[in-house]
Amino acid sequence: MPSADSGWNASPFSFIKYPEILLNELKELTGNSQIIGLSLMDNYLDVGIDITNKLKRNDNLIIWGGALTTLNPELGLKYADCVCIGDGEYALLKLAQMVNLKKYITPIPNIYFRQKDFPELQCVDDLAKLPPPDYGPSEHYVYVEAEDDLLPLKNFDDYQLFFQKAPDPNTGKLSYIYRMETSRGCPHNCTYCVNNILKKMQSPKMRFKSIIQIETELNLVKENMPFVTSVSVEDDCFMARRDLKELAALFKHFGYTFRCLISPVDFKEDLMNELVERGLIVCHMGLQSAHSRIVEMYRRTDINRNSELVLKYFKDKEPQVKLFIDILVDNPWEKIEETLYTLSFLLKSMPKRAALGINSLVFYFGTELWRRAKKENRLEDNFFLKTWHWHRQKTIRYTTVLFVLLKFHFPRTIIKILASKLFVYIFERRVFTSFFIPKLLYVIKRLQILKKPKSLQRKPELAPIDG
Ligand code: B12
Ligand code: SF4
Repeated sequence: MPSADSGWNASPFSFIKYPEILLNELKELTGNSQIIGLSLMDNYLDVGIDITNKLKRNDNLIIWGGALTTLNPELGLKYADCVCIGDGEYALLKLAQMVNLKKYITPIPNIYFRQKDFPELQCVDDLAKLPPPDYGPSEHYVYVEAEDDLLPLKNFDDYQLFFQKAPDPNTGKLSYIYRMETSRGCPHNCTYCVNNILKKMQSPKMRFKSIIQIETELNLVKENMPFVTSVSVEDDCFMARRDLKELAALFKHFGYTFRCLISPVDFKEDLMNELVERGLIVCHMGLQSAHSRIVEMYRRTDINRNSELVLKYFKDKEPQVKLFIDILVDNPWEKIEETLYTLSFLLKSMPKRAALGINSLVFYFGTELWRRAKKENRLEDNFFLKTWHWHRQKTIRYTTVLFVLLKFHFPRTIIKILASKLFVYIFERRVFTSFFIPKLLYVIKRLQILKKPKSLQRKPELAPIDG
């Protein structure tokens, strides 16, 4: 992923190209590998193709997996020898066993080979049987942008350089964040979301890791990575866990604060109080829109039900928790008045300390909104939106800029004036949204990068690959 000070970040688009030096080093590193696996999201398609072209030999097998192939296996099969659909743990193990016994190309659940039948799909029913994630460090490498080099991790301390760091909203002290999954799936079914497909391809039910298993993983983190101070739970719907309080107590027992995502419908004041007491410091809430027609289009009418309660809780009680409110922009069916409705809702209700997460609506292959856009010939509208990052898009709406001002805590009275009909009428014109606003942003981003003191740029001292 490009870092904040990367030249890529200044790009108005999301083309990501790995440097030739990295591709050459990968080729050298995988010279003897019989199987090469790539994990890809949609925005890495071009990178996946480049790596595959570079590493493909007659005697190796290149397999792609991840969100891209689960959603669109046929696309992956154009480039890879085979793709993994859905959960990969057992599938990859079976593939490795077969390659080892030199008798591959027999059907393996979840693995789709070129010119073979669509495979039987199986999910990992019991996540508790999975071992903890493998952090090496032996045989683990990382591409270091500042060095333009692929370097091996020497020991667990090296992870300190690459784990996300963010100030603790209570103490201001920098926390080192360990990302983890405690469940897979989501009970909801929003029309733009990948869970539409995952429910069919993986499992219609949510699956949970056991508390004991999570404890084992955290014991390893404590032992090997003592610098970690906070856990980020990446689950799509953390609140769906029945043993939520127990898990939060476990984080506290390890001395970790934690972050998680919630859906407004799951909000209960008592529960929230208990989570805060047990170390919740950052809470992401998906709102996406406040306008009833758009909320319905996203199938979030029920999910958004308690959003006002959540906002009121954070406004009145001011708990020591940072609330992030996620919204979607760049919806081609959304009228300007509907976007402005969400803006005015937030201007009124968003707590002062809260932050706004602004994401572009992307049509991920196969989702309900993708199908609708395809039917109406509107895929092109968001064709270039390979990333949620609103600031990497070709067109940047004036209304998005207004959300950005809110995000950066610009005085709300001024935002209200800027949201008046006259300003919107002038600045929503194509010449602004497709030219001046993106260009201005590009200049701001470049200045930010140039302004960054050299000392802040990451220069990790890892061993070179052959040293
Ligand atoms: C955690 C997470 C993140 C984290 C960490 C990402 C990371 N690289 O590890 C963060 C916050 C950084 C992140 C960022 C982004 N994310 Co994200 N993320 C997720 C999330 C919530 C969980 C992914 C996860 O770790 N799951 C747990 C693991 C075990 O499951 P898994 O990844 O699906 O992998 C399994 C199978 O797919 C398969 N598999 C995966 N890879 C491979 C490879 C091989 C060879 C094989 C055989 C099998 C295999 O086996 C695995 C185990 O069963 C998913 C949502 C979801 N429900 O999946 C979105 C998701 C993957 N993210 C998404 C996106 C778009 C992004 C961003 C591009 C958003 C942006 N800002 O623009 C960035 C890009 C990050 C990057 N690396 O460049 C989309 C991808 C959609 C798509 N069609 O590609 C998803 C699906 C969210 C969504 N609702 O749409 N993300
Ligand atoms: S609540 Fe979030 S994760 Fe669940 S379906 Fe909706 S967008 Fe996807």
